[in-house]
Amino acid sequence: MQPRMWRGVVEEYREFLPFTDATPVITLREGGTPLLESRLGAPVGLRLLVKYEATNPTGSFKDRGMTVAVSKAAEARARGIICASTGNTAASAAAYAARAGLPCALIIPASGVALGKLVQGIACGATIIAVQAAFDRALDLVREAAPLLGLTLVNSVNPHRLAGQKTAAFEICDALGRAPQTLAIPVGNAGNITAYWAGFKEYRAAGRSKSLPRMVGVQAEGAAPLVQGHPVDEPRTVASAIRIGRPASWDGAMTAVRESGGTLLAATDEEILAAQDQLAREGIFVEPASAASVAGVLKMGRAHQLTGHGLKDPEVIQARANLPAPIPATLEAISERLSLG
Ligand code: AN7
Repeated sequence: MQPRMWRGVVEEYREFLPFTDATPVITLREGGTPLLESRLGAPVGLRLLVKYEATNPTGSFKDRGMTVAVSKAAEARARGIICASTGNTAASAAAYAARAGLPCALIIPASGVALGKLVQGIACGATIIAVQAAFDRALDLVREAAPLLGLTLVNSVNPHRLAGQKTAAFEICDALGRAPQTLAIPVGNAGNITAYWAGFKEYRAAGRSKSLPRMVGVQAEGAAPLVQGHPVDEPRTVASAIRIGRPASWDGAMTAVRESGGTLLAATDEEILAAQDQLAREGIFVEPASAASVAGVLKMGRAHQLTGHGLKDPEVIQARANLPAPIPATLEAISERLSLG
């Protein structure tokens, strides 16, 4: 048998990406994530598949775009990279910068980045700067700071990020042999929904899939500028990853929804946490932002996409868990606790 190892999204989809022989490939062999069947679809008459992006190297979909952005930064001999982040972009940037041997600066909101994401940046040696502001202001700052500091900006306003993130749409089409009927996706800064839609269109144009999905963007109710049609000054939601009031790819999201005949909707924090809980009860552990897409699907009665691992945001679960007191380390005590004896 021919040995076969997943090569990462750049080598798997090189013809769709801006790579030449002169571009170094900075990769952690991201992508190749599974589509998991969820039981939650049945009650609403749907076949619900979850694109489980948590199995990426840093635990979220951001790695797909980061491999391309950091490879291009290395090709351009960048001095280093910088980003603003609600957490997952930061974790991914730190890992790929470390892979490339480049310095990395992470500008994060002082409150609101989940611990599971922050530790990755620390571990990979990034310089972390917390600012007394929310994400939107942090993004404004890095857009200004990057050229002044001679650093490459790796937020999704960098087109290479979106180029890489398109590969998730390619993988879904490859796995199904066609595009799904509907793709529901959480929306924060709106880079991912923009990238997916570009990916589906590009794959169809290349003759690799025959149809296009309906794109459903789901925001958290307290951070739903696209649903409301205007920026939100103080976005509030338990889903810290999508606590964003002024999405940079606003137009991209609106185009995806309009061209695909899709829709935008908002899920409440209660609906988001309920969806997170229901998914975890079938072994699919995701963070609240990811669960927002399922909350939207269940709300709407329709198929689908998850973006970040549940381990990223342990506080959310911890807050709801009352761990019972420790018991003696005996078989009897365990049997009793489990009511088996
Ligand atoms: C798990 O990491 O914005 O609409 O700075 O972490 O493309 O922004 C994260 C966003 C969905 C929304 N799900 O994607 C960041 C950041 C998870 C996320 C989104 C994010 P976009």
